[in-house]
Amino acid sequence: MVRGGAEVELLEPHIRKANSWENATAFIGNQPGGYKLLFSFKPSYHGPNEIMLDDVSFENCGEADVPTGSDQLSCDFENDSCSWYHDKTASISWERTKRIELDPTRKGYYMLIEATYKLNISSAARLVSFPQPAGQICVSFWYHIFGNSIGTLKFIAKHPGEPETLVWMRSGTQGNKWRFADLTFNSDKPIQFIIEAVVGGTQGSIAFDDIAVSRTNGSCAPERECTFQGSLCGLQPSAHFGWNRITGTSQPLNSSGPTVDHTLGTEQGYYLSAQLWSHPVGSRGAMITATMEPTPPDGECLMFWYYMEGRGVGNLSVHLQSPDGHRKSQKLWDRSGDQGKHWRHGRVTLFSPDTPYQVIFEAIAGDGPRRDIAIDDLTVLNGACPPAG
Ligand SMILES: [Ca+2]
Ligand SMILES: [Ca+2]
Repeated sequence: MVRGGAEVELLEPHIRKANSWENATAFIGNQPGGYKLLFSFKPSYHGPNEIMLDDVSFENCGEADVPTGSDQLSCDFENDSCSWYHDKTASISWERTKRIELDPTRKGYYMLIEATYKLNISSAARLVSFPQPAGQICVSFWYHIFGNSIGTLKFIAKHPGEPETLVWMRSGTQGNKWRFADLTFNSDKPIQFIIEAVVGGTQGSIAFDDIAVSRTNGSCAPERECTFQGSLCGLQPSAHFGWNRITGTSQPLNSSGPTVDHTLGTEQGYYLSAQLWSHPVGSRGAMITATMEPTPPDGECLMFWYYMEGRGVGNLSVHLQSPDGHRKSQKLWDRSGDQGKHWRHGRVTLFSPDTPYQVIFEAIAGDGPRRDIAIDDLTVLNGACPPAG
């Protein structure tokens, strides 16, 4: 491919000394206009001395065209980017790399962009899927967004002939760790996915890996990580009153609740607050998860962060129950009273291999006038929690 003075090699077919026509295909991708294709041949002493070319055709150039074998969207990026292709009209490209400085515990290849002072902050990289048939599609992936001045990772969906829709987004540093995301798509039209990173700053990186795309007739797994940035993640109010999704800036002065959330550590980050100061002493506020599929045989580990500051703050507990009431609600964890002026980590093993289950977070109002209890960053991982220590 020739653009201006620059040449990029697309394909070097292995030419056998066969006295017959061979078929070859080169992937061009969606390119900005203005390129030319060049066929060249360097004769050698040992190779064939006559080369002929015929029947050059372009395929799958329409927006809704789907090449066969383009449904390999589950990808660990160890060998290539599977059926995902680079949007060459974007200003930068995702890089497939196995550099370990992001996280030495994550072995193997992943996709990366890095912010540097040389890049325009609006530069974006896009990885695109071909349109997938209509239906219920479950998508999950791991991502890592870290740096003092870093932009945004977006998951975008598109129906052919329609504008793009932003489905999921994380902006700014998410801490130096890999996080998990899962999404559900219920589409009655073919659907295309786009993974876009916007540089957004001058220092930091955005990476993703291990994307899984599957079809189901039932429902996708419920979301396994909840930062409360965009939603309540399916949690519903229960008991006397529900909790509220708020930011530190909206905490009133008469509350001992946190001024920053746990995910971002900022006043703009969302968390879930029971706002106990506004409810009578001894009243109970609870949030209950959507119904979860039975756990693996060795259980699951629910990790969360909680904030309880001040004497008479009250009590926080975590319960497991079956949605049809077959099993009595089972208390897995609780804390009472002052736990200090910072977010603390909690974890419980969820064990329900035979029946679906729900988890309940319950706060009971203490007698401190400024009482509040908050939670943030719920994560569910397969397997029992590791022992404490
Ligand atoms: Ca990988
Ligand atoms: Ca949060």
